[in-house]
Amino acid sequence: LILERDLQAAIEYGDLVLFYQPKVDIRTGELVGLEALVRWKHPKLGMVPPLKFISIAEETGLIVPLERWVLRTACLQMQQWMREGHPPVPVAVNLSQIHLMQTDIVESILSTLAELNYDTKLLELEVTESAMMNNEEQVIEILGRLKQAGISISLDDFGTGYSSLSYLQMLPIDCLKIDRSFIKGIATHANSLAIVEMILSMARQLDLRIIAEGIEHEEQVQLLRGLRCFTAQGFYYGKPVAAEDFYALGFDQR
Ligand code: G
Ligand code: G
Ligand code: NA
Ligand code: MN
Repeated sequence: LILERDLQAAIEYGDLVLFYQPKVDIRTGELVGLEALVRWKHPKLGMVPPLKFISIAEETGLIVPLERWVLRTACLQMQQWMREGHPPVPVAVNLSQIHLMQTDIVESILSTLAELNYDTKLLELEVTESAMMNNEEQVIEILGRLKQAGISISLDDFGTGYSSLSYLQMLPIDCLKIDRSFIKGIATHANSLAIVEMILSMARQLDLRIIAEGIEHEEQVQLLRGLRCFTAQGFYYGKPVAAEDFYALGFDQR
């Protein structure tokens, strides 16, 4: 059982850790970005996955300090990698709806980046489709200001919510992340393939970038290539790993 006070202590005393998963150009195998994913190094329970504590964090409001820590830590890590000679690529962090709706969210993010002297072009925010469905006007305004500052915005788990085309068109977003539930069956289920094709054509109409999530097999890569979807993320290219293990995955060929 995870308790609020344990989570609070974990945030304060540095028991959280970020794992990183590559985003790859399937044509070249080149690294085009990374997603930061939080874990809790629990003294008794071991490595606790986010599914076990994000909802508690959201219910208690601890998601705000948690994700502030995630943002700062991910940016510092990217700066560290660049100092070590690794290529500058955007790092993505997930933004919960609760955090997104904080009145000072834009100032909070921009002041953190300014304080770190971090290039806004190297930050991507992943917001789920469902998080964008409420308070539509406010979401459009917030994301617009972040995008204006140079930060890119991705619509996470795309296809699992119910965004209407007209709403999508109004959202200041850069990229759709096709949910892995559709990619899972792309090589075996005609319905999944049809949905992915539809999402791709929609993204092209709206001039959005696209990334396929949850790639696990070569077959899926070949299919996506055929559909001219060239950016992917998934266990096939690399599971989320600790920062110190990331470049051991082999993403250094430049
Ligand atoms: O890494 P893993 O597959 O266990 O992540 C499970 C879920 O936790 C994913 O949906 C992922 O988006 C979410 N998650 C990971 N880190 C964060 C975070 O910092 N904030 C939020 N809101 N969700 C996160
Ligand atoms: O919801 P979000 O897209 O942020 O979730 C990211 C999570 O998805 C990561 O925590 C990661 O563990 C998981 N994930 C990433 N790639 C794959 C994959 O190829 N297969 C499966 N089953 N999960 C994946
Ligand atoms: Na995500
Ligand atoms: Mn996702």
